[in-house]
Amino acid sequence: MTAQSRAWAATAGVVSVGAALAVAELIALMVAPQSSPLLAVGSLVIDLAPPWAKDAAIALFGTNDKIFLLVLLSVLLALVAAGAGILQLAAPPRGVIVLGLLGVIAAIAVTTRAQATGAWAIPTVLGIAVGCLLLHMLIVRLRRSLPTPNGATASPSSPSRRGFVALLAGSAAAAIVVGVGSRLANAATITTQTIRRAITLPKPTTTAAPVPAGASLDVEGISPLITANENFYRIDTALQVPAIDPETWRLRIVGMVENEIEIGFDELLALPLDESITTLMCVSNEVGGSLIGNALWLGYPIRDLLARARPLAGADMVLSRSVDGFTASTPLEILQEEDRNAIFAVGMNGEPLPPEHGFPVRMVVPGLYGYVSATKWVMQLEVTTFDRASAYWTDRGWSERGPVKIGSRIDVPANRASVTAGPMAVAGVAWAQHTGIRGVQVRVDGGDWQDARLATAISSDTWVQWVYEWDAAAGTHDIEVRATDADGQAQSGDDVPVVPNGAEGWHSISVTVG
Ligand SMILES: Nc1nc2c(c(=O)[nH]1)N[C@H]1C(S)=C(S)[C@@H](COP(=O)(O)O)O[C@H]1N2
Ligand SMILES: [Mo]
Repeated sequence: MTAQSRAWAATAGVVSVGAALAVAELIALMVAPQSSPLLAVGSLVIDLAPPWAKDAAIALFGTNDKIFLLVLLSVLLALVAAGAGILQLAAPPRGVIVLGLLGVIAAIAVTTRAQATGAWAIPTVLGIAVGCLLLHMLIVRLRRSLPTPNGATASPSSPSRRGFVALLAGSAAAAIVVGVGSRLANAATITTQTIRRAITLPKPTTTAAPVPAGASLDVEGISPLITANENFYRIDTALQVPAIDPETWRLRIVGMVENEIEIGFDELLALPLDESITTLMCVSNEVGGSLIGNALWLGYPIRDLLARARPLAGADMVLSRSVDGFTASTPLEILQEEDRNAIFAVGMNGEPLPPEHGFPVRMVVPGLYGYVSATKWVMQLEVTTFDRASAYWTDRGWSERGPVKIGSRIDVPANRASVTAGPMAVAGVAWAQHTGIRGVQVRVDGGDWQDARLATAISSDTWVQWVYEWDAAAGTHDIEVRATDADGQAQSGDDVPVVPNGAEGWHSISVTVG
């Protein structure tokens, strides 16, 4: 083995490990930013380092001790990687085995971090798999370009040597772009999480009216009246959750206004904030679907900021824009209504908005589907007209306006459940945001509609629970539900698809009674 081929093999090892790290950082964006193997190994070293080593590092490098550690780790890793490359050339598959061992160490480091789950190993495992494959492919190509036993040498411009160099350079470039980009994005996400945890929301000036006694039915399996943040459905076009620093976040109201407005996060928090409970729903929710949730929001009325901006006559729409470019078109007059809790929300169920639900600020408008109202990571309101501007989903075939349609869902029993004969609860939720629900009815096997018992609604802006006491007889049965809103409008049973402005139809389940 010549010194030159050893140098190539060592480079192949370093590039392979670099590619492994890049893939791991990329996957960590999707799994959890803290599942990055480089950071996890670094943290493990910090935890395991004897006190004298920590003291020495701090004495030498002061507050740069963490950077020193990462540099040291990277140099060590590069040396091992170079060794693995040489080993793979000299005695395959030993180099690949060394990479595999590195992966095992990193996976242990990642999964033993505080709060880690088994899934945190995924970035490391996939990264190392790519690294091993790449090392194998590189060394095969390198070997083909080396002198053969009969003395024929592939020249530097031979096809096999070019194949090796092309793969080496290509994967090195890809690893740098993907790795650095993903690492920065992961770091930004971790920073946002730290900032978010440090925020204490102000007390509301107007608290939500207490939830009425009897709003929650005691039925096992029914949707909880308030949806916990971690169970709240998530719908957006963001490949990666935007990482926004509230310090630099600004909200601007522009367009057809007398007075353009700009406000920062601290200024927003200093305004009198209201609490309200509002049910949010996606236009893509199928009949019986789960893209609906009910939360306690804390926020500032949108109408009050709009009033300060003084919209010009002729304006009829507000185009809200998020930092990631998503837009929603909301009728101006709905946002200006005195009796509608259309808010810039900063809190969700008692904590700052979770990043995936719009941190630091999102809109919530009772009675409209999310796609025309609930802009997360909101940064701009443009007062305009429906003639002049259109929003993200309108440009893709959905209606420019999206009032929520009346709906109802059976939560228990589950579709296709097997239940025992006798009295049992059929129960679920019904909604007609900003109008309210007057009644819910259930029918079995196409028989007469029977009134279900309604729980006490929190308000017309929230869903309401219902229950029907059913005396189940043996056999297979179909159960359907329909709701009637406070204006007396009954839910239509026509099968209407979700496109372009929301599904219609009665939710129906089938159960087997034994
Ligand atoms: N920035 C941004 N905001 C958005 C969306 C989006 O894609 N990007 N989707 C909207 C849609 S379609 C819905 S239904 C709600 C969902 O809000 P959630 O994810 O908090 O439940 O957010 C709305 N706000
Ligand atoms: Mo949606």
